[in-house]
Amino acid sequence: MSFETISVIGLGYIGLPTAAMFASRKKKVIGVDVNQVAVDTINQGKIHIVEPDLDMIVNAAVTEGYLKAVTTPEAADAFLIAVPTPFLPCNKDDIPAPDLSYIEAAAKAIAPVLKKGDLVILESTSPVGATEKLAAWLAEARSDLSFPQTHNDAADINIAHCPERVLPGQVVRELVENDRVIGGMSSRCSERSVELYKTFVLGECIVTNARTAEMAKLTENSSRDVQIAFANELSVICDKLNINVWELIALANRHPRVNILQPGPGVGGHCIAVDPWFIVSNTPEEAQLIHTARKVNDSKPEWVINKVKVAIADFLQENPNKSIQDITIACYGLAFKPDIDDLRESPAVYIVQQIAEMHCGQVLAVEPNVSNISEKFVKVELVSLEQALMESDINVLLVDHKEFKNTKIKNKIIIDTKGIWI
Ligand code: SAJ
Repeated sequence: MSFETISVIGLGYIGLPTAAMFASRKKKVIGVDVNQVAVDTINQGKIHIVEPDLDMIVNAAVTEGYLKAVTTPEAADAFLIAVPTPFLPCNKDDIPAPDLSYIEAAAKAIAPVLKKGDLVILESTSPVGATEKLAAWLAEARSDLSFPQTHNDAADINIAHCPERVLPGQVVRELVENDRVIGGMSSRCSERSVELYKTFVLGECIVTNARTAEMAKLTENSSRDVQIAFANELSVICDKLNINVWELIALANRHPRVNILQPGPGVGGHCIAVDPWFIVSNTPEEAQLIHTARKVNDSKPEWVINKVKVAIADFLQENPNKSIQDITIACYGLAFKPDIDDLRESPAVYIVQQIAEMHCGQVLAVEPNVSNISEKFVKVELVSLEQALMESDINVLLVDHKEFKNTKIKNKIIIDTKGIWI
């Protein structure tokens, strides 16, 4: 059975580009989102998120009539679920557990329109076992249909987990070029999923089972988290031993089998700092290294803030005629990684907020990718790079945006968390 109509549930950073890619291949796509503003924006041919080139593709898809957005699911031949999987609230030192309520809500929303022959794919990054839970929720809602957990290849409905793996900022290219891991609940589920993704994916579609596919995605991001933790730990060790960590890493990386990542002010974004917890909360006794890496990376912002405190004390010692109110601290970069405008889950944002809270003098921020900062930044003034360089006493480099790379600072205190100014 071919896929004439494809429905994507959740029109965020992954769902919307995915919907647009199917539509660009002249498939009829129904995007579903609970956010009326997002739905209205998309139906006007515009986008509510920032992602290079996506606006053009969405605009063409809507104008040509291949993509429409709605708030309530309609019948389709395939449903792709791309909703968030955040944490449940927990205390600071507890292990965060995943919140599957958005997946459950999506399952309950599509259940009434499911029909024999439909394919349901979970794309959201999920803890191991989530696809089986999705299948159970669907089966509970539709006892008139058969599902792969009981009927295997003979089931009326096919279900698979196919995790998204695209890098924010490069989503349009990576959606097409990256290989896909396809974890069907039966061989038939995998086969049909491969057929669906081949509509636009040029990368290889590699088949496995649902649990392995879930773990593969968590493993990719945990691997990166553990490697960044190693770099961050090295940076703290080198600081103590008075060694330039960036020179050190460049030297060690000359070894043919060593490839150390870069230290920074901490790990941000919506994936790498989140997904490892899905492994740790499932297997807390076993996941010792993954858990430690999370703690190492989460502690890096506090380490940077401590460096700022020490810099303030040093400045006062060197300038006995000045008081703490006279000190201007300039922070460079707020985004969670270079050359993007995404400030969510950014260690730089946390660091700047904490500096503003503790420091009674002026705090300046430079972020070339945004034009204003919200009321979340009490006491922080967004200024140009030139103004910050001119007025600052202490300079805290938090993101290696391209605009900062050729800047030279002389005779001022610098805390460089990215190694581009020292
Ligand atoms: N970072 C470092 N040092 C490094 C590399 C990154 O400190 O050497 C920091 C960044 O500054 C940032 C954080 O790590 O704060 C995460 O950035 P990232 O570029 O490593 O990854 P994301 O979160 O933008 O996207 C990741 C990607 N996963 C991998 O590279 C394994 C992407 O392919 C996934 O699709 C995405 O997570 C996701 O959605 O899970």
